Amino acid sequence: MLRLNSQLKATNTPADLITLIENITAACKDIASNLHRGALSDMLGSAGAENIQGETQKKLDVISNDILKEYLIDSGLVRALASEEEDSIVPAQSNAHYLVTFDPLDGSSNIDINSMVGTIFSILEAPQTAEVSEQDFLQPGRNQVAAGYVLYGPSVMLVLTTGDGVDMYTLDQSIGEFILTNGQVSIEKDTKEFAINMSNQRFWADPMQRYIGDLLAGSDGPRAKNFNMRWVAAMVADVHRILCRGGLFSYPWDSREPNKPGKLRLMYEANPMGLLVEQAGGAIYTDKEPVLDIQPEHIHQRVSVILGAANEVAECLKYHQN
Ligand code: AFP
Repeated sequence: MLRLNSQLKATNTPADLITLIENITAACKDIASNLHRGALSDMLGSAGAENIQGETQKKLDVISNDILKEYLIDSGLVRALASEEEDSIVPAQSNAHYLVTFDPLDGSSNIDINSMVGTIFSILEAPQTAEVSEQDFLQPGRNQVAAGYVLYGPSVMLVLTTGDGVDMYTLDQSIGEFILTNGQVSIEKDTKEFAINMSNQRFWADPMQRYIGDLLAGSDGPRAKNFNMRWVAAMVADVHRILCRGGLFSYPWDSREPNKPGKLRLMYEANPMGLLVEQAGGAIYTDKEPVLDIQPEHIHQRVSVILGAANEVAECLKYHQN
């Protein structure tokens, strides 16, 4: 039985990074126990406010954000944090080495139907500037020193990379510890499964229309094989499925908000998931470039995403190149 702490020590993770990851996972255990109370608490439903993205916040979005903020600030290891639910960066310990970005509760529309949600996080080194600013966060995803998520499903799972492969841990509720249950996971290069919100089909650009059209044509179409489809409406759960049994996931640009490159957030969703996916042997692109190479322009930047099985992502990109 390998605990998170022992596994991180065994892979020579720096001591302060281990402590920071443990602070994040402690916050996630706290979030998990709030989620488990469900309708027994007064925590379901809307908080009656909008975040900076113009999305209605759920009470549990706000609670989870506050929990993570408190643990991260108390750790003394974080120079500043940026959250999907905060308008601007939150400065913390002035001489600390790390920056943390997070989506405290991804898939929050699932809360009220007792379905899967998760916390996504990314850790960057803090540049040694005189005063911390948003500019310090604007580093390409390849600079992440660690990234991961905690999935609140039938069991609570931590999926983590520190740049040396991807490990999955399951929370043993009886001892309150994350135990390594699946080491060094990898994504198969080929797949017969895709995840996309099909209800947006008529709003997609022509290349995505054609690509998905060919998948739907199945064995009668140019791909000559049948594809299955899944959509959880929580990226964290869709990516988890891909890390477990393969597949392709996309949230492409669409014409409902033509001036935005996509729906997903680069720094809170695409970059951390991108590092996990690449570390597991998969690929993650916008419709033209590797997500992890993007030079961010602001912390709430959005991006279109195609990720998962490397050969299938390449296939999808061919439609965009032609
Ligand atoms: P929240 O972080 O606001 O819960 O959004 C979740 C999400 O960005 C991502 O996790 C899903 O893939 C996507 O929304 C689902 O969106 P649709 O409801 O448009 O399918």
